[in-house]
Amino acid sequence: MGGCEVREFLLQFGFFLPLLTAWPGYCSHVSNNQVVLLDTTTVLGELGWKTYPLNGWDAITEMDEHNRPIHTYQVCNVMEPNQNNWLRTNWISRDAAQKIYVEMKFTLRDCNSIPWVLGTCKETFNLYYVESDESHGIKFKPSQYTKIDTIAADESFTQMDLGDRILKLNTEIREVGPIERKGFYLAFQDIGACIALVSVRVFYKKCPFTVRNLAMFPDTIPRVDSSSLVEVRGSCVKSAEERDTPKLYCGADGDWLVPLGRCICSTGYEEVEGSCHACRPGFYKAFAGNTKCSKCPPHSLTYMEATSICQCEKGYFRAEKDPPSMACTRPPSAPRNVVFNINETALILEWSPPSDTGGRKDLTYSVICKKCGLDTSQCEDCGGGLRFIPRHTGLINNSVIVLDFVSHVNYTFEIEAMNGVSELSFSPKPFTAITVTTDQDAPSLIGMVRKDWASQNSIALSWQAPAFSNGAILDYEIKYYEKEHEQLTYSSTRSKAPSVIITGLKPATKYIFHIRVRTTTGYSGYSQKFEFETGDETSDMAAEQGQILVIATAAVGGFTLLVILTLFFLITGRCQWYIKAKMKSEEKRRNHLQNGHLRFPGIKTYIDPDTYEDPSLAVHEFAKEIDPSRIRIERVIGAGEFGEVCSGRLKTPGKREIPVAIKTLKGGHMDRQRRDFLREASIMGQFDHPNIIRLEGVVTKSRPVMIVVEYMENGSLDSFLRKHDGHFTVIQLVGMLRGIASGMKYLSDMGYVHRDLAARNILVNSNLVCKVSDFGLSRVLEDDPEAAYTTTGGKIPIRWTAPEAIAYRKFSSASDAWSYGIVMWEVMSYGERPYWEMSNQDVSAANS
Ligand code: ACK
Repeated sequence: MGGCEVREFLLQFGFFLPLLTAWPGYCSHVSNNQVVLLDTTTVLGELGWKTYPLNGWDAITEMDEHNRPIHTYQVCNVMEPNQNNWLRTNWISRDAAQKIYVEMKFTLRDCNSIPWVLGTCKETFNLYYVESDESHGIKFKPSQYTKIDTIAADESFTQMDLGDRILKLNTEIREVGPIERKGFYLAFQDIGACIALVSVRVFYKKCPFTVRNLAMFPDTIPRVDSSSLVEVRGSCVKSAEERDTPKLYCGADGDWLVPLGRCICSTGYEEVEGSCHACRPGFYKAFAGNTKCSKCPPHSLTYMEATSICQCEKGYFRAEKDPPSMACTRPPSAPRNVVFNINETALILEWSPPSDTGGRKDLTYSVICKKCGLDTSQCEDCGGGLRFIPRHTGLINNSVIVLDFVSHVNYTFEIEAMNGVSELSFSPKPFTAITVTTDQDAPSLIGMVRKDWASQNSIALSWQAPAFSNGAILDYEIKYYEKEHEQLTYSSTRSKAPSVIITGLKPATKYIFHIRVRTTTGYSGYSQKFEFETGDETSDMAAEQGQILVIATAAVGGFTLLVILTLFFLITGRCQWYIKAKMKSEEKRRNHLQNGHLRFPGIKTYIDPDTYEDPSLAVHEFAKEIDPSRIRIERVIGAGEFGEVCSGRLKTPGKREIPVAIKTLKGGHMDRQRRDFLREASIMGQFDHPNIIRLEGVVTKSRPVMIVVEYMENGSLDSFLRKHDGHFTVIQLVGMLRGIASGMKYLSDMGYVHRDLAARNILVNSNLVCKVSDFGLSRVLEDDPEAAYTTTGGKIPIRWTAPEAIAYRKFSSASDAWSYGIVMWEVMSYGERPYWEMSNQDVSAANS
C-alpha cells in the first residue's frame, strides 16, 4: 500500500478473516539506510508467486481506496492433517547486499478458537530461501531450500476478535546471509495453520552517503558479521583539506559510528553547514581551519572572494613578518624636540618620538651628520671622524652621544625615524635636523646640594637652579650610588623641580649624589659629588613620626571599619549560608522520603536522578567532568543504542594512564536522549563496589557527550562464556556468580533495583572479575534487544523477569533475585539461551 497513513479498507478473507477496518501499520516505514529489494505493497500488477500444491496457498488481491492492489496470500487447511503447502516468491536480485532482511506482516488464527481442529491446526509457518544466479526457469524443489526460521505469531486472533472486528497484525523480521549468488527465492511453508500473509518486504541495510566533519563518506554495505564494523575513509569536501585522516565506521544496522579525524576548510574558505564557502569580498581567512572568515584588518582591503590575505591600502604596507591579521602600517613621521648638550669632549643629542609612529612599535632612529656652509643646500658628509655611541643607525633609545668632534664647526644632525615598513615605502624618510656649533657654552653647574631629611630608606635633597642655563630648564638628573660600591652600579632619577626625595635606599648607608640640569640646549656638566647617609632606626622614627601618626590614625580607623564590616557580613552571610544549607538538606531529605530512599539512616542510599528538576545537576553531582583532551579513543568495540562504544585511555594528572571504555552519544540527539544517556552516569556515579562497573567521569561540556567507565577486557559475560564453552572449572564459574551476587547485594542495600540483570549486562575483566553494568531504569529496557512488549504495554526481557514484574510491573530486589537465578543458569550453561527456543508467550505461561 502506498502512503503509510492509517487507512481504511475492507478485506474479505475466507471464513476466518474479519472485515478489517482501520489497519494501521500495514505500510512499512522505509528509512534511508534500507535498500528495498521487494515490497509487495508497492507491486501494481499480480505478484505471480508459485504455490504448491495448487489447493494450498491462495492469492487474494483487493483494491485499496486509491485503487492500488493489496496482495495477500492465505491458507487455512486446519481441518486436514499433514499439510505441506508452499508459496514461493519470484527471483529477487540481491543487488549489493550481503545480508538481507525479510519483513513479513501476517495474521494468524488462534487454533483454540476454531472448534474441532485439535491435533491438525498449527500456529506457525516456516520461512525458507534458496540462492540462485538464474532468474527464470528454476523448478521448485523443496529439498533445495534452506530453512531460515519457524515464524510464530506474537498475537493470534480468535473468533471473539473477529466479532469485535479486531485484527492482530504480526510483524516479524528475519535476517539471511551471507548471500553469495546473484539472487534468491523465498518460500513460505504452511503445515496446517490459518494464515494470511499480508505483505512481504525484503531489504538490505546500508550506511548511506554522508558528510561528517567536512568529509564525504560513500554508501557502504555493512559486514554480515554484525559485531564487526566496516572502516571507511572519507574524502574532503570541495575547498577543504585533511587534518587527521577522516574515518567513520559502518555498523550492522546501517548507522555510521565514531567519526574520527576531520577535514578543515582551506585558506580563503569557511565552514557553513557542512561545506566550505569562499570568504566574501572584504573578508579573508589566512589559515586552513574551522575558523570563520575575518574582516580585513585596518588599512587593508580585498575586492575578491576566497582571499587568504587582504591587500594594503595605498601608502600602507605589511612587513615580511607581520601576520595577516595585523593592520597595514606606514612609516613614522619625523622625531620631535631635538635638543643637544655639549661640553669639551661630548655632544649629547636627545629627541622625542614622532607624533605618528605609523601604527607600529618597532621604531628606530638614525643620525646623519652633515657639515653645511652658509648655504644649507651645500652640505657635505661629516666623514668618518665622528664617533656615535652606541651607534648612529638602528638606535632604539631617543639619544646618542657624539664624540671626537672638531671645535668651531657647524655640525647639522638629521635624526630620522623609521619602522618595519620604512624600507617598503619609496617616499624619503622624514627627519628633524639640528645644527650645533661646537664652541657653544653649556648651562652652568649646579652649586650646593642640601640634605633636607633622611630616613632609613630615603633621603630628601634640594638645590639652587643654575645661575646660567642657556635655554629653558627641562629637568634635573640626579645620579647616585653607594659610597662603598663607587662606580660599580649607579642609579639615576629625574626631577622637574630643584628638589627630590630618593627612596629605596639601604639604612645607615653612605651615598654619593651628583646632579646636572637639562635645558633646551642640552645638559650641564655634573655638579661636584655630595655625600649623605641614610638614617638608622631612631632617626627613622623621628623622620617618619609625622607619617606614622597619620598612618596609625588611618589604620585605627580602617581597622575599626573592618571589624564592623566583618561582623556585619559574618552575621548576614552566616545566616544566609545557614539558611541555604538547611534548605538544601531539607530538600534532599524530602526527595529521599518522597522516593522511599531514606532506607537505613546513616547508610548511603541511591538517589533517583529523575527526582532532580534539572537532570544535568544530577550528573554533575555524581559524575566528574572530564576534559576531553585527557581521553584518547583507540578502537570501536561495539554499538549501543545511543552511539558507539569505544576503548581508549584516560590520562589523569599525576597518575598512570588507565584503559577505559567510552560510551558516546551520537550527534543530532534530542535533549531527551541526552538526558537518558547521562542518567546512566548519574546512577553509576553513586556506586562504589568492586563488582559494579566504575564510572571514571563524563564529558558533557563538549561534543560528543561521553561516559567514561573502567575497561573490562573480556566484554560481556554471555558472549565471553559462549566463546570459552567448557573452559572453566566449576569453582571459577561459581566465583563469577559470587562476584555478581556481591554486586547485586550492594545494589539492593543501596535501594537500587536493576530490572535488567542478565549475563549480557555483566562485564568481565582480564582477571575474570564480573561487574554489573547497564544502569538506567526504563532506558535499560528500551535498549535491551531481549526486551519485549507485554500486554500491559511495558517492554520487558521476559526470560529474565520475575512473574510479578511481567504481570503488574512489580520490580523489586526480589525480582532482581529471580533474574539472578536466570543468570546462574546462563553462567553454568556457558551462555545458553534461557528456556532455549521457547517463545516468550510460553515462557510467561510456564512461570505464571
Ligand atoms: O560483548 P562486548 O565485547 O562487551 O560488546 C559490548 C559492546 O561494548 C557494546 O556494549 C562492550 N563494552 C561495554 N562496556 C564495556 C567496558 N566497560 N569494557 C569493555 N567492553 C565494554 C560490550
